[in-house]
Amino acid sequence: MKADMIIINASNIVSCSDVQGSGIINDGYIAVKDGIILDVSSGNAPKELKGENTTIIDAHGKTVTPGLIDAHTHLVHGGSREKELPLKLKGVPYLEILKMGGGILSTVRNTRSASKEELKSKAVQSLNQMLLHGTTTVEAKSGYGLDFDTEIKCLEAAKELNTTHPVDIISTYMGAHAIPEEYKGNTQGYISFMVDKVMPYVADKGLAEFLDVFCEEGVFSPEESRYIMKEAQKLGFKLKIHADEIIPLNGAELAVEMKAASADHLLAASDEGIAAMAKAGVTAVTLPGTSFYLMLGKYAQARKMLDCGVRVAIATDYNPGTCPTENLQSIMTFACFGMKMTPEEIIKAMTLNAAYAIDRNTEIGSIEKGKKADLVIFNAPNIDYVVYHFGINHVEKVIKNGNIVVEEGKIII
Ligand code: IZC
Ligand code: ZN
Repeated sequence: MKADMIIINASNIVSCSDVQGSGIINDGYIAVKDGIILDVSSGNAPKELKGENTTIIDAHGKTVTPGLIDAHTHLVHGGSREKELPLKLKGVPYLEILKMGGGILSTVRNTRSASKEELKSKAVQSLNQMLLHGTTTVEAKSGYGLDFDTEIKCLEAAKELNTTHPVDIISTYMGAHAIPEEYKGNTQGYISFMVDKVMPYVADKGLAEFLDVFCEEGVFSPEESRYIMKEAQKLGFKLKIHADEIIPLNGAELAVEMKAASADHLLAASDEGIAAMAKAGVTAVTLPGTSFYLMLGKYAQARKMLDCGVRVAIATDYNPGTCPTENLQSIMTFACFGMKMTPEEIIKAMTLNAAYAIDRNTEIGSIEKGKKADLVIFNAPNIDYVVYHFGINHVEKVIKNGNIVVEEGKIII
C-alpha cells in the first residue's frame, strides 16, 4: 500500500503510546494513509510505502508528537477581564471578586450582549492560536450565558465551529459555573431551571457530550453538584467536575462516586481523594497556568498523583479570568516548574492522558497504527527543549487528519 504522507528521519518521535513512559522512537518514520497512521517505527520507511504522490517530510533534527489535546477550556465567551488586574494585585481573592458581581459574572454580561456571530469570530481567533501552537483537539465548556438563550447560543457556536475549523471541538454544558444575578439567593431555583429546562434541550439537540459543575465554596456545594450530575447522567451526559480548586470540599471523592471522566484543578484534593481516583481510573486534569495566574503559590500535587497511579492530564483552562492563554507550550513550562513533572510526563499529559479525559483515547492522543494522523512537528531536537526554551512557539508544522494545516507559522487551509 502507498502512503499519502511519510515523515522521514524524525530525530525524536514521542509516540505517547499506552505503555510505561512516553514511548520515544529515535530516528524513525511515520506513514499516513487516508488521515490515519499506517505505520510508525525506527529506521527508514519501507520503499513500498512510497508512491508517486506520497508527500515526504524530512524531520531531521525535529521532534514529532501527537497533536496536542487541550482537555479543559472555556472557549466561547465575550469580552475580557484585564480591568480586574489592579484588584488581583491588591490581593482581592478570586471568589471575593465573583461575590462582588465581577469575575465570571462580568464575562456573563459580555457574553449575553454578544451575538452568536461575534462569539464565533472571537472563538475562531482563539482556535487559530491553539492550532498555531500545536493543539488539534479542544474541549469547550459553556457557562458564560447561564440563561437558556445564551447557553444555547454558545453551545451552537461551538458546534458550528467544529464543522468549519480544523481543530476538533468536544462540547461540555457548564450552566453550573455560577449562580446568575437573576437567581441570586435562589440557588435551588437556578438548579431546577437547569435540570428542567436547559439540560433536556441540550441533550436532545446533541449540543454537548459532557456536563461540568463548579463545585466550590459559594458556588455549588458537593450536595448540589451531586444532584445536578445525577440528573445529567439520566440524560446521557458524561461528567466532569471543577473539583477542589480553591477550598477543599472532597471534590475528588465526588468525581469517583459519580464515575466522572475527569476531575479538574484538584489543588486542594485530599490524599484519600487522590488514592480513590487512581483506583477508579478517573483522570486528573491539572491546570498549572491557573495556579500561576491566580498567584496561589500552590499547584496540584501531580507528583503525588503520579506516584499513586493517577492518570494525570494537563490543560490550559483557557478562559478570560484565570488563565487567558491558548498556548499549551507555555503551560508545559508551568507544569515542569510548578508541579515538578518531567517533559516526557508533560507531553503524555497533553496527549494520551488528555484524550482519556475527553473519552477519545481510542482515536487520538498517541502516534500508533490506526489512530488519527494528528501530529505536531516541533523545531526542537527533543521534547525537553520545548519545555526548557519557554515563551516562544516551537511549532514547525501541524498535521490534522493527515493534512498539513500549519506551516512556517501560518495556517494554510
Ligand atoms: O471565568 O473565572 N474557575 N471558572 C472556574 C473559571 C475559573 C473561569 C473564570
Ligand atoms: Zn475551568
